[in-house]
Amino acid sequence: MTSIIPERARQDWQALDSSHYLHPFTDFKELAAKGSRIITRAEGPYIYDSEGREILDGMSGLWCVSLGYGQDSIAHAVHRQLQELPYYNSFFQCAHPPVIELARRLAEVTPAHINNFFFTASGSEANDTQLRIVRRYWDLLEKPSRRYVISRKNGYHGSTIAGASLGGMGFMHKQFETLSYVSHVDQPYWFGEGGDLDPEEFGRRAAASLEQRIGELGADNVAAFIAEPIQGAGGVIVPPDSYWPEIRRICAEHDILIISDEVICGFGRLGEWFGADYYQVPADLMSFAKAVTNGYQPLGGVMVGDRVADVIKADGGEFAHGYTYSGHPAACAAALATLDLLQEQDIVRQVREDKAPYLQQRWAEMADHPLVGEARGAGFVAALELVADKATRARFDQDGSAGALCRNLSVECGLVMRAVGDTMIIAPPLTMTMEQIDQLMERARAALDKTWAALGR
Ligand code: PXG
Repeated sequence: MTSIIPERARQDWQALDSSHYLHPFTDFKELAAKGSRIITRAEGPYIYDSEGREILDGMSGLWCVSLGYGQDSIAHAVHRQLQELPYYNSFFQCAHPPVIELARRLAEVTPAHINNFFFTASGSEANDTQLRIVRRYWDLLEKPSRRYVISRKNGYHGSTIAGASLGGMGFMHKQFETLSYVSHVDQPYWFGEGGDLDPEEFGRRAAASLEQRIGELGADNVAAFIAEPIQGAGGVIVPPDSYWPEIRRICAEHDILIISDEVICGFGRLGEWFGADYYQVPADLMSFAKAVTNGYQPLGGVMVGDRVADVIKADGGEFAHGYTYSGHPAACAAALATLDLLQEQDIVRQVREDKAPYLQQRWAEMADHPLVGEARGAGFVAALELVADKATRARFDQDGSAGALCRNLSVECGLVMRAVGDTMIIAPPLTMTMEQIDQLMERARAALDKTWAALGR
């Protein structure tokens, strides 16, 4: 099977693309001038573009194709489900087998205190649902003043109004009005913001900014704290070990719900089923999406811990929330087939015991490169900080230009590596072989060398 599209046809696709298709998070004018890269085929951890280039997908699509491409069992499960029952909703007291089965199967892999699941079609909708659930919870407990949800600067929780308000992305906040009851505290980004502090001390200070904000708002006005176990889109920010235990203590002391946004960290990415398992955070609620279907179908949702489920399932009446595609049968079938693969092939354990230690060891070697100020990671996510001066951690002049350059050169070297400013990040498929991990390292290093040369160093 070829991925190649002849030159003329490719140009036609690119022209049509810029005439009619509004891409997400894109400068439309810039893209129209340049023309998009058209991806036509994918297999295992590789994608192939219309020029026939093989590119190792170091980002698992958009952090979602965690088991790689070409997983026929998922495709077949979706096909079978579409033939049998392509759609039915679970409004008006209906249900169907795949959604019931999926809820049961998720209860097997989530922490013991999480046994109820609300389904959506995306991570953004999952986080909208979080806001609705925590509000409902505190209202039913007759504590309606608990309205504020605290999140973090440079967190990412989606792009609906609620998701983007919860997120702490300044460049997004400039383009809409954020929700008034969301408040942002510091992120535990030691390399970027830790200065001379030792990382553990910095981690405690970042956590203390939550405690301080709770004090300012009044604990009786705070409903929940939401965070990603490791920030993904913000640049694979791995918190110092001191951070999560402090957050856990603070939330317990002030009786504040913890929402763990597992959209990236969930389903084995860190070598545990969930990021909350990895950091031993007793999350009351978890958001999920992406890898739950290996990216084969849009599905997300909220995993509801017993503390909250017991309240909203008791006598309070109707929970007035839901989506047409909540529990879509084909998406649930894709998730069930994905869970089958994860469990039958024992993928989470393999990541924890073999593959992630190897990936992280090889990635850490990159720290010797003259461009790299820090190499960090956990499980199957990792980051490199590009710096002009290793000793002072000084960035290049125009923040983001070195990163963008390295990202483009990385594709030339046959690797999708993403740039967040001058932070290069990867989240490759968990199913990569050791040889493919070696190949990723070779290509990443080649990209660094080319970037170094292009910067005239
Ligand atoms: N939470 C987290 C932690 C995410 O990473 C969402 C929620 C929203 O999910 P949906 O399915 O609504 O997109 C995300 C999504 C990037 C990038 O550039 C990351 C995401 C989405 C798009 C781009 O890294 N994460």
